[in-house]
Amino acid sequence: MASSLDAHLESQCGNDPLKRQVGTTIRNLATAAVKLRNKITAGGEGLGQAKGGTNAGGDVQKELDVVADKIFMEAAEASPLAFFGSEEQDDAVLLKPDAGLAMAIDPLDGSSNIETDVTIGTIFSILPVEEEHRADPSKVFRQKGSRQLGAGFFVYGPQLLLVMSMGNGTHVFIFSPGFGGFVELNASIAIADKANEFAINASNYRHWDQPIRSYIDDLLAGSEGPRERDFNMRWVGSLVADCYRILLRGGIFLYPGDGRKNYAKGRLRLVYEANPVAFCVENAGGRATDGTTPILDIEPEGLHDRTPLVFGSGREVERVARYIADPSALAERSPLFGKRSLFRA
Ligand code: FBP
Repeated sequence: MASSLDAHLESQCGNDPLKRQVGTTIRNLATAAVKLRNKITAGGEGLGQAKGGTNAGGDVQKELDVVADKIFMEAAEASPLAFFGSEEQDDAVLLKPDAGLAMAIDPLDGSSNIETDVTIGTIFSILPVEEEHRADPSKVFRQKGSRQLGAGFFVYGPQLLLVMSMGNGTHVFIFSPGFGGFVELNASIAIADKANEFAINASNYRHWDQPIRSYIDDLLAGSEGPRERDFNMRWVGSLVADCYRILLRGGIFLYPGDGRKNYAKGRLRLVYEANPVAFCVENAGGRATDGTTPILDIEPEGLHDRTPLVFGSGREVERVARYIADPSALAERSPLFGKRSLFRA
């Protein structure tokens, strides 16, 4: 019989007191995710409606964003956490001052998909709290992603899934109504090194820098171009859904910085979107960068800092870095392929 989330956390945490606190926190998040999933499936008017306010990132807050934030705040209050940092709250919240952990969370990922019944999610990142953070709380969410003790995301799709890592592989659990809890679906997921699919919001093409345009041009040119094979495209508009697909069957996701106002560092947040995704992807043998620098090595400027994000099959993520690092290599190549590139100016 598949092992339960409880049994998995027991084996991952052993007698390490801090790891046991991470385990307790993930258990409470799992209970909260079931509660939120029940609200989503119950549906009802207004879940996708604007609440009238905006969050720290300037995004319109929807009813479900606020409901989700409340549900996970309650789970945080029941957990050994000193600090709670949420996409839906401007500042980090002090909970239990002496506790050893802090959690950053995107309570409802994929808000633009709520009213269209498309897969959405919750993304979380668990960090240690040191004395310097108690002295200056503004530092707690400026820790690099490599310091995460646990991270993952819930997927509210046809099934309720939990994808998580505590730094020792990436594991997938499915909520089993019969069992009344999460059971293991994939003991140690591994990302294929070769990608056949890419995910990017192509409507932003004209705003991208040349290296990203050239990289996508070459994917689109497929077997008639320098890549000499065809690639498929997917874009769900929910980071959790695009990430889970890539964990399962490889591929690459890009949300680059671009020329739009306030998009120089892209759209996604480093602390509670890119860092937990990168932690799960890298622990599954994939790569995650801002185009060139590993996401987990980037020092956040603050809780709501943004970052360009490129993740997935290692060889493809490295190829993007080469396009960015050496655009001249592309220029040399372009005359030959110029006429083939539909979009390149
Ligand atoms: P939030 O919904 O939590 O703000 O997440 C951002 C997000 O919806 C990601 O899930 C997704 O990958 C991206 O933005 C979609 O961006 P766009 O609407 O520009 O395609």
